Amino acid sequence: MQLLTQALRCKNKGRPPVWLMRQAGRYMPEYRALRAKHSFLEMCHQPELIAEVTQLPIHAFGMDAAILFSDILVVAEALGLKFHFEEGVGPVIEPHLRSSADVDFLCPLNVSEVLSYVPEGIRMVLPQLRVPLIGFCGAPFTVASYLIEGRASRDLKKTKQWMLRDPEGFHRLLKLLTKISVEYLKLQINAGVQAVQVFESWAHVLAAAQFKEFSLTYLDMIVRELHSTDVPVILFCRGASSFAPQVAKLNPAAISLDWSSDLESVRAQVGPEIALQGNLDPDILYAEIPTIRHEVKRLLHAMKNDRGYIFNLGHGIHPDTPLDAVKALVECIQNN
Ligand code: 1CP
Repeated sequence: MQLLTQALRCKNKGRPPVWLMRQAGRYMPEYRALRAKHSFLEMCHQPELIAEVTQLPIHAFGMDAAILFSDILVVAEALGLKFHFEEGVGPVIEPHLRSSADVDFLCPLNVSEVLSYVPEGIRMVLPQLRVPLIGFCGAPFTVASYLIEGRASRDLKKTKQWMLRDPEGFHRLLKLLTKISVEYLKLQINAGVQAVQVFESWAHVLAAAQFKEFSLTYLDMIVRELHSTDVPVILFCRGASSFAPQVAKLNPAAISLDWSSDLESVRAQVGPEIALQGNLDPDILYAEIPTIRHEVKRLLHAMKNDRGYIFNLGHGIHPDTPLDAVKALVECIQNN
């Protein structure tokens, strides 16, 4: 059995598995070469390119798991909205949602038809992979924030204004996104992914009570809906490490933590049954190689003999991360 699969069940007696959030992306020259020829959307839409990019980091660095190349925003297409990537701006959604009246006018489409390129990509890459494949989606609050802001935003002001002024309409949007996300994850699971991760990348803008009401409620629904599939669910709530005990109550297979938490303390809080993933500060990959090795070993030492530990970064790898740093990190874990 593979290391990731074992660790997700808290049964890994070997070294911890390692993979990196955003490992299939811009820091790799092979990715940039493909992007010079195709738009980001083309890359998300073409099963051959999904399969190729998913494998790039495995071939280059030998991580113990692959994450599907796609984006959390492809689900916008299942709502009849358009999304594209603008150089220097990031993802752009058109038209963006302005109020709950817009939610009532959305015409949700058939997820398995509109997003069929994703399971096609999964089926294409699986026979070529010797490590488990992780599928993913964005959490409803995080996806809602992109649909409302229309593009990357620093403070999610429009989203929070809507949430606070019209909580009922906001819940309607979150419910709709939860339904679509569950269908979308099941589509990936049916195509063969061995685990799924849900990214609540904007949890840090929510106050504790808001996190409970607008994030946890829907993460709970997703975990429950996927329970019968037996595929492990990893929950990542950026900036919400202090809520790890509440997240643990949802009973996901694993919690992915950002670098603000101390993994040993979280382990003591959540007990031995939930796998923990993380949590190296991605900026450490800018340091000299000996410093990187030192920091990696520190984490390995803290989680020594933990059967449910998965090495990862506390958030996505930066696009300007040196390749030698990634190589040193993976080697340090695999040869320790
Ligand atoms: O080529 C390019 O310039 C596009 C860059 C790019 C890439 C490589 C984007 C646009 N998305 C991706 C791939 C991607 N996105 C993956 C692939 C698998 C992997 O390697 O991990 C995944 C899992 C995502 C998930 C994603 N997209 C998240 C959640 C994870 C996180 O980092 O918090 C979010 C918030 C997005 C939105 C998004 N898409 C792209 C960008 C640059 C962003 C962030 C925009 C912002 O800053 O708000």
